Amino acid sequence: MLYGGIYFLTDRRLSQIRVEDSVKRVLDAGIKWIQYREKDLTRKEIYYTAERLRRITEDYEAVFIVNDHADIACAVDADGVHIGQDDLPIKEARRIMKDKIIGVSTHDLQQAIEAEVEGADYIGFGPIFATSTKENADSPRGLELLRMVSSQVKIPVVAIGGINIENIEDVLKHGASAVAVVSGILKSEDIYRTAGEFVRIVNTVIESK
Ligand code: 3NM
Repeated sequence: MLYGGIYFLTDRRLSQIRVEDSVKRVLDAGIKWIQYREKDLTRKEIYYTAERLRRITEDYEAVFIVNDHADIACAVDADGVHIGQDDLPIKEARRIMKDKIIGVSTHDLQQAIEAEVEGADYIGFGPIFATSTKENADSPRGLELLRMVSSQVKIPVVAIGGINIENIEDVLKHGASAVAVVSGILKSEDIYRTAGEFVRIVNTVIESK
């Protein structure tokens, strides 16, 4: 499983507590892979929060990725950047990121293959199920397409979109190397407990392999 199998993406809008505090809670629960995803703040604000999140994730020896902004990822010494289809071409992101991690969001098989050919380290693939977290998300791609994409690319496939405690096991059984979760954790009453539940389920799946 890639970086422990669970990738937590922040979303300031979905939680009453600060992004830093939600990240600490999921790290306390054992999640080892964090993405700072922020679409609305200024780049300066994003930089300062990214810097704080880098320090926090470092204390937990967790992998830290910044969404969209390769320059900010480098400035705070994050482990990598995650980019979408409308962001910098992977080739250019690679020049900036050097040997750091580059993840790319993909929504169909062709995008997945292209991302691999162009040098992505992992792909996000989704949305697997319906999601209200991402604005203008595509229609749900489903588990069978996840299985197909996972079988066609060699780099790790991270499933995203509508993943929760009830469906995570099924998602992992359809070829995903990890699952990315936002509302499945942030909208729960107890972030720490729910994150811990995700970790336990993933560990059970790993042990049963
Ligand atoms: N990217 P939740 S779906 C950030 O399909 C993101 O690429 C997606 O949030 C994609 O776990 C999505 O709350 C939102 O459904 C995931």
